[in-house]
Amino acid sequence: ANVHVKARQSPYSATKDVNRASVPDEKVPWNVSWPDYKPTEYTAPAVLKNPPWADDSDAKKIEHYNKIDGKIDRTSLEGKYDVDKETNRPRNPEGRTGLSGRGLLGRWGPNHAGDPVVTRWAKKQEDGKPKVLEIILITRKDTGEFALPGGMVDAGEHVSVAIKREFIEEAMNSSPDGEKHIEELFKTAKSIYKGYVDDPRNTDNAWMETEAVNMHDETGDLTKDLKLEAGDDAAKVKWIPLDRDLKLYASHEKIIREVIEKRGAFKYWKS
Ligand code: RP5
Ligand code: MG
Ligand code: MG
Repeated sequence: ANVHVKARQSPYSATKDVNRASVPDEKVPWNVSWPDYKPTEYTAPAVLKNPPWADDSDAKKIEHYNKIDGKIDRTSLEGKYDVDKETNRPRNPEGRTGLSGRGLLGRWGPNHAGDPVVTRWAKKQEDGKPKVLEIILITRKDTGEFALPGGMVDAGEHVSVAIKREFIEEAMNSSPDGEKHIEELFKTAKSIYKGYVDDPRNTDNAWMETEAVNMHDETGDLTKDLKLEAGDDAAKVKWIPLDRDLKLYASHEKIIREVIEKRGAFKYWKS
């Protein structure tokens, strides 16, 4: 089945001792009855301090779930989500995670992100084989895994703006000056995935969703002089050929596989 996996990992992201209640595969769906289910309650101190990117600690103060709430988009890309009548806490549409509260996430319910998938054809290609794609990936500071250089959509921001902004922050260290082809590169944008992300920060009441967009440089001219420099949550940034198995953050492998299929590129996986 397609149950979330990273959203059930312990210890919880960025903690050493916050352990999720263990949730077996078959008990992930909310419609499987589990009267004794006791998720670990956890919301990170940074979230409880009420920064502008986070909601009130009291979920009962949220009035507009499943709606655009002022500048905050509380709609889910997965359709209408349930809200618990007693606590007014939203329910993760993919099921139980073993942790209640918001963990590291600011919003009750969906937390929206955008992911840039920037690709071109690798220089070296083997005759008679599908062509290998190269992709810009960062190494995340938090987990050390390869990841798309994506990030959270700010309140009131369009996702396409967030995708470009995050790309410039994380893959260009916020210095797009002198980069002539960025605009043209982003004109090639094609949406490839919209929905839930199996992010390790997810909880029963707060979860990541993303729209991933592919910018593809067919000739290689647009990215020839592109200077990559890691910034923000990126420790490193590089062009990586997609001819090998990579340990990728959250659901990013699924997104990249989608792009490989769409472009008819070489597939590094067996099945
Ligand atoms: C993932 O977390 C999304 O796919 C996106 O890449 C990322 C956004 O969070 P930060 O990079 O801002 O931590 O779920
Ligand atoms: Mg960022
Ligand atoms: Mg990021």
